[in-house]
Amino acid sequence: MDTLKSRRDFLKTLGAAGVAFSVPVWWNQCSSGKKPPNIVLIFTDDQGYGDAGVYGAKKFTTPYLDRLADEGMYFTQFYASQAVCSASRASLLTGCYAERVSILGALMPWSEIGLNHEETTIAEMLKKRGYSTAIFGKWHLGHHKEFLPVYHGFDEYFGLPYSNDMWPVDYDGHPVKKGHKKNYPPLPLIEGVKVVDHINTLDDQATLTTQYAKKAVHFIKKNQHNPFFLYLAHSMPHVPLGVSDKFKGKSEQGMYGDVIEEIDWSVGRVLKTLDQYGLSDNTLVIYTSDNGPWLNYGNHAGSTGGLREGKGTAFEGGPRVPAIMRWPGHIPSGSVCRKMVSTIDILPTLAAVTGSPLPDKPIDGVNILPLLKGDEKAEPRDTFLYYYCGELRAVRQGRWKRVFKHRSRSYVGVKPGRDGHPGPYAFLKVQPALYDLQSDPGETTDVAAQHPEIVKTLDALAEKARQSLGDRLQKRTGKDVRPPGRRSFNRKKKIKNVAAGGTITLVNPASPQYPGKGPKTLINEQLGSRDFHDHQWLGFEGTDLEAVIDLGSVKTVNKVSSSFLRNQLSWIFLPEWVEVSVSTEGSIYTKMKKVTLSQKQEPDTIVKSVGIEVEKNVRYIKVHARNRGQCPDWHSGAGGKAWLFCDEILVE
Ligand SMILES: [Ca+2]
Ligand SMILES: [Ca+2]
Repeated sequence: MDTLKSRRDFLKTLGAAGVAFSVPVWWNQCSSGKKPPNIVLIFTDDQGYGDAGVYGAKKFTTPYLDRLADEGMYFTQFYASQAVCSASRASLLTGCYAERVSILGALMPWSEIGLNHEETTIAEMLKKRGYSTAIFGKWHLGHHKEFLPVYHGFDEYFGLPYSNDMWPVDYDGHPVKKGHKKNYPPLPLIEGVKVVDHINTLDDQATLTTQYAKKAVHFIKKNQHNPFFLYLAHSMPHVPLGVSDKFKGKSEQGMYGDVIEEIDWSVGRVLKTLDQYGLSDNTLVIYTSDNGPWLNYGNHAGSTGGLREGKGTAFEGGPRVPAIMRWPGHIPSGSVCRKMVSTIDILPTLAAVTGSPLPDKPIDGVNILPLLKGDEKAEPRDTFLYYYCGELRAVRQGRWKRVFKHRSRSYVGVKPGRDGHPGPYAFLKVQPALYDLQSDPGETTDVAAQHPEIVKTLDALAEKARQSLGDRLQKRTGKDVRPPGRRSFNRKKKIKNVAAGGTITLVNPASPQYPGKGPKTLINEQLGSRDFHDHQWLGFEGTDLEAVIDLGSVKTVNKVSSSFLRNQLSWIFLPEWVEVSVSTEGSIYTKMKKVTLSQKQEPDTIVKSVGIEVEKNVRYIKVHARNRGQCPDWHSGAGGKAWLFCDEILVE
């Protein structure tokens, strides 16, 4: 069954005609003076499927989440697009699998990418419809200025640019003295595009939930007379946990329970404010989490409510999350949705709810409005792809989940940590399997042998997905994958290289991890970005770059300039030295000047062009760049192989 295609066709139809011609019924009501519905999207970090009263939470209570469910609908088969922060958030805001928009894993404070400006976020979609938009909380789709929320459709931003554990502070709350965490810069709190404060201590962490809640309340009040989109993306309950005094020690569970109770309180503040200004009836409130619990943190992690494994895996405990939605008069109160739904469906659903056109580029989400309205027969989503960091680890269709062979983090058989300290992961060699999630939600029994036809159908579904979105497990790239936003160096876009028409051979091949587009990448008149994964760079792991360029005929060459990347946090160093030699017939070479480069510790990412004068008529050019071999003593990778990266050898 051609699910991906049919889904896209469905969306295309919706984009082209559905929204334009068939305006939802309520919209006509709106045009008689009522403003379009406000959207409040509350997104927590690492809250497990079992971590709300209505989902069976024990030892802490969530009266406001339970009220939200009482007055609306909660979902039992709701999936974050994948069980890790940045990927999950990219999906939520774009309606796409993270692989489609190339935001994988969790971006780090030294990441050089962000969400591409070519993508359309929910905020951009709703801004076009006249909404005021704000995000309070965690962004994690690029921390560099040009990728911040205010450049992705949000009028206002206050919060952390990435996870609250990306800071130079140890698990005990003291500044780190050694190791990798020393590389983290102080954790900035940003307003708009300005750093207004830093989160330096566990006490600072304890202020976050209340700070975000206050901003949210203020924003609702300020926008009571116009439609608004409020994205409240709590940093909690991601470790290190922080809870304000008013909730400290309140729950029976301990710190994690206290944190959830404070988040619940913040939901209460939002609901109360909506009531206060008479906005509740005209506001769709959505509450969900970015992924399941980080179980190796023991009593500082949540619960999957019995689902297998947790965050960072493709077992159900990873992506399946609690989800509650309330929209009085539209969503039947006290209802439960047991159909499959994902965070990627939120954007197209909000498009339908607000009468907004869908983004121009293809997306993966589907409109679940019929489910919200309680249509028992509706089944807008019948498949789900369990991607994790580019690996297609499983697919689901209906009740069946097909798991593919992969290596996975596991929390089984290892002792979890306590009180903010992590325990170790176990690693699991996962074998192919078929699970019946209806009868076996805990994924305990492989029934592939009993259902060969279903295995075949799901394998075909996976194959379609691989063609479209790729699969790192099979080293496949997808034809529909779009690039992330990449930061560039301030270099000329178009360059002219005398060597472009010639040939190039390498004495040592580039690493299979970073082959660029072959050796020719070095003379293709195209330059790399700050993101060394952009296929414009050749990477050499511990080995030298030795290239021989044949210009095809004897030409006048004035200068040979090779450009190298320095990104020491990623173990990429400038060469020790660069040497150029030239020849007219290819056997006797004349050495030109040899340039030696500084090997100092430098935190910033730069590109260094090493120009060597030639001023001769030559046909062959040899460039030899010496890899420093090993990471130096001061580096966190001391003794490990150093990388050398080059994107162009410019012959002028
Ligand atoms: Ca998370
Ligand atoms: Ca190039």
